[in-house]
Amino acid sequence: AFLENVVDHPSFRDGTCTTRFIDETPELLATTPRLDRATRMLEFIGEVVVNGNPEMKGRQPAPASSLGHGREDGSLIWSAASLDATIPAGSRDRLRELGAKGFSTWMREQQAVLLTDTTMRDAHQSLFATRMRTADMLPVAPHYARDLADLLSMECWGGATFDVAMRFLKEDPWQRLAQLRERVPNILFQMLLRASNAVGYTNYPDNVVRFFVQRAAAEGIDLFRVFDSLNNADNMRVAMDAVNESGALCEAALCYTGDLFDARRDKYSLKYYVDLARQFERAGAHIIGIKDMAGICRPRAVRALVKALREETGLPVHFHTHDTSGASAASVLAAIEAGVDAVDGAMDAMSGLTSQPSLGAIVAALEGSERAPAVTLDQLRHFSHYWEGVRRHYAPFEADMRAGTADVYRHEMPGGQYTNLREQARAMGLEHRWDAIAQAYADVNMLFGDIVKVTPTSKVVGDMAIFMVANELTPADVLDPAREIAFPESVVQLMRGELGLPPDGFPAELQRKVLKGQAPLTERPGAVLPPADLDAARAAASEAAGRDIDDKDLASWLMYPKVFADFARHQRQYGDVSTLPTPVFFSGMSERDEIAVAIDAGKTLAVRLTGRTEADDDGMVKLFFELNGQARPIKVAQAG
Ligand code: 3PY
Ligand code: ZN
Repeated sequence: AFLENVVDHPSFRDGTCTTRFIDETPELLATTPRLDRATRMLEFIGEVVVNGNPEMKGRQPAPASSLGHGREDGSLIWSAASLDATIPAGSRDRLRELGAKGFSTWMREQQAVLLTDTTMRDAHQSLFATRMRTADMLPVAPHYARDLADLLSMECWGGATFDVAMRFLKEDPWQRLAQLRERVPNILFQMLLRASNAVGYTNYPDNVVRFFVQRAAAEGIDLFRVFDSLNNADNMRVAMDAVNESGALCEAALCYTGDLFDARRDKYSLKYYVDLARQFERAGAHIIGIKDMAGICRPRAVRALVKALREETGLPVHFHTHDTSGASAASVLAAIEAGVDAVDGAMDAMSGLTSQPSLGAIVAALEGSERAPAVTLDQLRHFSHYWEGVRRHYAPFEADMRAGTADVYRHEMPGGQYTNLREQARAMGLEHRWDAIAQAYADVNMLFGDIVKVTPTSKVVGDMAIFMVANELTPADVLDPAREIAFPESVVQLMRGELGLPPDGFPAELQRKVLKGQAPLTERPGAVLPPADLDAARAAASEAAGRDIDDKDLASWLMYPKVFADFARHQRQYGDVSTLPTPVFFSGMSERDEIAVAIDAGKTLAVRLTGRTEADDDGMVKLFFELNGQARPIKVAQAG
């Protein structure tokens, strides 16, 4: 009936319909009786078979030879019986027993170094544009619960994953969290929270930040790593207070920038970081995070930093870095020698390059030492095998980066941004100017007053760097009062103070030039943004989604109204596509492929594509599916 509605629609008939057809004519969906789940799923697969997944535009599909190796569900790695083992008590049980303060004390007092696995968040954010799907996380999750109960935490939520899940993967980040939580009841779940920017790219009203944190804590986040993209502790208070009220662990992270031992850049000195950490401690942090988002905290620097932070605060210290330079393991080991309480790494197959250093390598380096972690190499090996198989599916999203690069000490781009910016440069035909872009990035940082560069400020610096290279502008041109410049909108926003303010302000001359007479904010944005009317937002979200919404949906809407509305529409049209195997989601099926898809708890469908027609005169392609052996033809409109 839906297809008939569509093909009978005048704009479809006269050929003016575009790929925005469904967006612009939602009434078709509203009047369509709900198709059963299986049909909606077949329609989605059919759409991908005929028109491709829009996310794959311009990308090469993963080579077929790398798929179907049988590792997808972990069944070649772990026996079915391994899931009969009882789930041992883990860090989450300890948090429940000790409370957040007690847990913090325990972290500081115990000797073995504690490990966080970032595979399900930062590693894929940094290696393949945050595209990892829930379907690839769920099979391995119960094994984490049984075999890796000694981990401090799994970083599996927040940062860019929230937005990418809905926008590109068409899945619900809250559902991912619930499904992981169900399978891993015993290990702390850690998320990355951009303080007042929450999981977005600009400051939200205080009541929105609070609402988001409360929801995330209630849905299963135990440890919030909170940072401000300009290292402004004042701008972290609302988020930190909300975390503390929820009973979760509050890790306040200082973003490491510059070089502790560069006397010419003394702004980011040991005193600077210690002062920041003291502010975090006074604000109720349970853990101090060193967030080395670019991977430029050298061994000597981290040694000094860890020592000072532990001496000057009573809190445990948690070190996070990226391996862009290729030398991050040296920094991790230096941090451990200096007494750091916890470190982040990724499973070997998901480590290195712009991701975290390898957990296996860290464990091996410490074996037999007094700080050796409880997790063993043998356990880690199985997980790395699993992730190696998963990673192959995401080859289309991998950056073409083959080696570490010490150039990161020059440009200081965060690991999560580096490959994105290269891709942005490529898309603009500026790939061959990469060296100039890297230099422009460093120059823009200085023009902006030598600021912290991490989401979202890093994006602004990247936008400006590309803008300068595309327009052949030097730093002197940018500052020249006689030269008119149409600054990118994100730069105007930054200089207006919408992302918050650096504690020492922006350079006044540039700020005046960018703002062209507009007045900048003089206090944190949350102090002047009016609170969101949550009842009105709920009504608007429900209207946009065409259904009743709950608090999780409302939180998604508050972060990203348009992305949520588009996602909700997709969900209504196609149902829950998160259960499809990843190659099918991105590339569809070939004729004679057979897949098994779970649509409801315990209900699995066998789907086969047995053939297809060419498009008929009306542009319709008929696909011959079999669903549990029954013929189920589906018609799909070929995009014009
Ligand atoms: C994020 O904010 O998503 C980051 O990973 C910053 O490092
Ligand atoms: Zn990171």
